[in-house]
Amino acid sequence: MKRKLSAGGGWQAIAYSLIKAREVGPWRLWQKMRSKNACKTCALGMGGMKGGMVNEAGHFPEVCKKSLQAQVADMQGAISADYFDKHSLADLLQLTPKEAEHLGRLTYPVIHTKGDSHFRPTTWEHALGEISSSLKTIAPDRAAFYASGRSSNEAAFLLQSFARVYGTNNVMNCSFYCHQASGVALKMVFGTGTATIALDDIPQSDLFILIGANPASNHPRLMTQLANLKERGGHIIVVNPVKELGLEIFRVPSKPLSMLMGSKIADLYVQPQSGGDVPFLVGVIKKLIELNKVNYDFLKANTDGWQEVIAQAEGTDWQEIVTTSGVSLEVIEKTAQYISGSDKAIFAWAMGLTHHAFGVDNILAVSNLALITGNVGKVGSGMLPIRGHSNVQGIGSVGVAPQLQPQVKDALEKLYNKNMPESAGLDTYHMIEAAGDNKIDCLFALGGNLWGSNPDSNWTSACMQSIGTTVYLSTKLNPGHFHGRGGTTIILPVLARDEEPQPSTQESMFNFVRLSEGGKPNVPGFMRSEAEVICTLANLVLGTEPVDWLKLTQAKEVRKIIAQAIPGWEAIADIEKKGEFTVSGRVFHEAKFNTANGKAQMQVTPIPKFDTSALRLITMRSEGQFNSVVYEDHDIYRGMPHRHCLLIAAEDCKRMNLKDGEKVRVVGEAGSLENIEIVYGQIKAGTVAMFYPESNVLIKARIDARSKTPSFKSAPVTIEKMRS
Ligand SMILES: Nc1nc2c(c(=O)[nH]1)N[C@H]1C(S)=C(S)[C@@H](COP(=O)(O)OP(=O)(O)OC[C@H]3O[C@@H](n4cnc5c(=O)[nH]c(N)nc54)[C@H](O)[C@@H]3O)O[C@H]1N2
Ligand SMILES: Nc1nc2c(c(=O)[nH]1)N[C@H]1C(S)=C(S)[C@@H](COP(=O)(O)OP(=O)(O)OC[C@H]3O[C@@H](n4cnc5c(=O)[nH]c(N)nc54)[C@H](O)[C@@H]3O)O[C@H]1N2
Ligand SMILES: [Mo]
Repeated sequence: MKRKLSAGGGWQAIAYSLIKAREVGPWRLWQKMRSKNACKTCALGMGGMKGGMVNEAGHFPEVCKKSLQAQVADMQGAISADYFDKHSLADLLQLTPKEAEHLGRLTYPVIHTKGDSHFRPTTWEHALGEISSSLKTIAPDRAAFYASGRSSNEAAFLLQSFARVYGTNNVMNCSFYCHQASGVALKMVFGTGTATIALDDIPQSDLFILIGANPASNHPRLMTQLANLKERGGHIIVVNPVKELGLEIFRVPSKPLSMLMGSKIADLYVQPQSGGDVPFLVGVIKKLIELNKVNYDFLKANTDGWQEVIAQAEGTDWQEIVTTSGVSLEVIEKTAQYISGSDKAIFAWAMGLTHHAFGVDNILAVSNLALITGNVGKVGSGMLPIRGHSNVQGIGSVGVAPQLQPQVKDALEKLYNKNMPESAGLDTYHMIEAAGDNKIDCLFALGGNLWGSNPDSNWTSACMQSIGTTVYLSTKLNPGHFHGRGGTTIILPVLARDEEPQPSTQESMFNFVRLSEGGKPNVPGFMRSEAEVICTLANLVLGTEPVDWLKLTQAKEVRKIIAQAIPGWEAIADIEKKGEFTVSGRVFHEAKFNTANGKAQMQVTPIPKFDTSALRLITMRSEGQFNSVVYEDHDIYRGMPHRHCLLIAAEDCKRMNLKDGEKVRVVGEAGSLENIEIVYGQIKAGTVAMFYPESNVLIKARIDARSKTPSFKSAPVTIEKMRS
């Protein structure tokens, strides 16, 4: 086993941070980190009006290795003026994610036309002219607008408004590949699609159930909250097929004792099969029924559908629960005991639950467990989807989704005296599929790496290369810009949020809206603000009557419209004067929900079926990456020395006669990868794990019908020996 460390976090995170600081100058980095801008990495959120490295509860210092990584990357020098002359498209197609990221900042627009050997620099005027003539010559539903989760609420609102006035509902964001299942399920049950708790609730809880998430790497600041919970005598249950080192023991940098000894995190570490959560959760419910620990008073007063949920658990036999979940009866009973012994439990999860063809069922099952113990709708307990990108939640809130909120629709119809589109609009995956069917002529992507995020990379390349004109707004380069090119491809250089000329806003996973002050560009160049790019293009495509979009480059004006149009967002109009705020109507400290009758609507969750002859592949993030952006090749926590490894249980290897360090071929439903190194690890036998985005070449999309999210976890694979 190559696991060399004794705990997550700690000195190695600090040492890494010091090395990063040296790259750009410690003082320069400190000033940037302390500037009043929302952190660029995860949606736990920090920074904003209260200052950099401050969380919404006002606590300082809040920092993590990831926030430094992202900041340093944006402070890199510029890609040289002759880079694209010297490197052909063929060269660019060879770039790894890490190499692309480390080329530096893109500071000038570039363009490529099918058949050309090279991308070449161009002017903004030419680039925007090309995009507008493409949009003007096609039927609006042949265009698509995508947003990743780093842009501001203002830019996102402009993007979706422009798309609707232009005439399409093909408006989508990375959430379809992320927490959409959480949004769908929470809306079904509670009538609102986000966390039911605020950050302040965590310090009041006594049990934290962390399912399918690895915050030690992906939301490191949550680890401080978990260590605090343990110090108060609370308990933590982790449910994860992979024994994540940092979820067992974590050294919290701001706690001297924790740095020295390490904080024990999980009291109980449950290892189901990937995809085994529904039967596990149904099993815990069944056990609670047996132990007579169901809160029937709560269910009768505050929920509908509980009888069916109870009947399902009673009617599923233990044998089925244990074999399909991979969890023993004993562990199920222990879990039930922790939950029934708690007064205030928080149920938190991330991609381990959403990335399945039954992602919505997974979250419905968590909701059922929370409700039958009366753990939603009171202080210190509730539901917490651990969100991804720093503003992914805000981008969804302000309407970057196929369906337009009625209020926004009304506002735009009045403004333009024209009906807004009625079509269903495409979700992200079906947009890629439509592109493959030659139904998309123009793709406009506000950040992100749509190509790298998709399952079945070779198929995705073919689909995306069928698009007529593809536009990326980006701070840096990534392989998706080249593999995901269209007939004409334009990459436009933009400013990061802390370089914006005006303040902008972002929403955290606790529904807290922050104000980022902006700042000066890190490098000289021709980068523009995202909002300015969208408004300039809107004027070119739609004209300046009845709306001069350039007036909307005033972020304040956009905030005024958002305040009127988006429910719960009234306070954004005065955010500069009155301060940051929590979106209203989402946090439930009473068991009165946003559903028609105010009761939670519980739903039965069928046990998923699996082909038991294949291994189940988890595609996950390493300790040193942010989504498709790779900063470090190795994963120190899991003992994976480079990106091309397969984490597998020794038990499985024995059965297949595979040795630690051996190179194998991994065969998925969409493709195969050769020379993958076997790494023995603490992972549930039957489940294996690799890093995303490289592993996307293996995965054939199985799409959750309700969330439209591909099953990036529990994908069937087999392993073949390589002939030497
Ligand atoms: N540093 C860093 N921070 C990030 C990101 C990043 O890439 N790097 N990405 C951001 C984004 S957009 C997101 S969405 C989040 C992602 O945050 P996470 O959801 O934590 O990320 P993943 O690596 O996808 O893996 C989730 C965990 O789920 C487990 N898992 C896999 N399958 C199953 C299953 O079937 N059941 C259970 N119970 N567990 C399972 C895996 O073993 C892994 O520990 O992080 C955000 N923050
Ligand atoms: N197999 C597999 N696939 C997955 C996942 C998985 O776990 N497994 N995870 C899924 C998840 S949860 C998500 S969220 C998606 C991620 O999908 P995306 O959000 O589309 O992808 P990212 O990799 O986060 O995008 C990174 C790129 O964004 C650009 N960028 C960075 N900062 C800025 C900025 O400030 N402004 C602008 N305009 N551009 C910027 C840079 O070009 C950078 O390379 O991937 C999904 N795909
Ligand atoms: Mo995500």
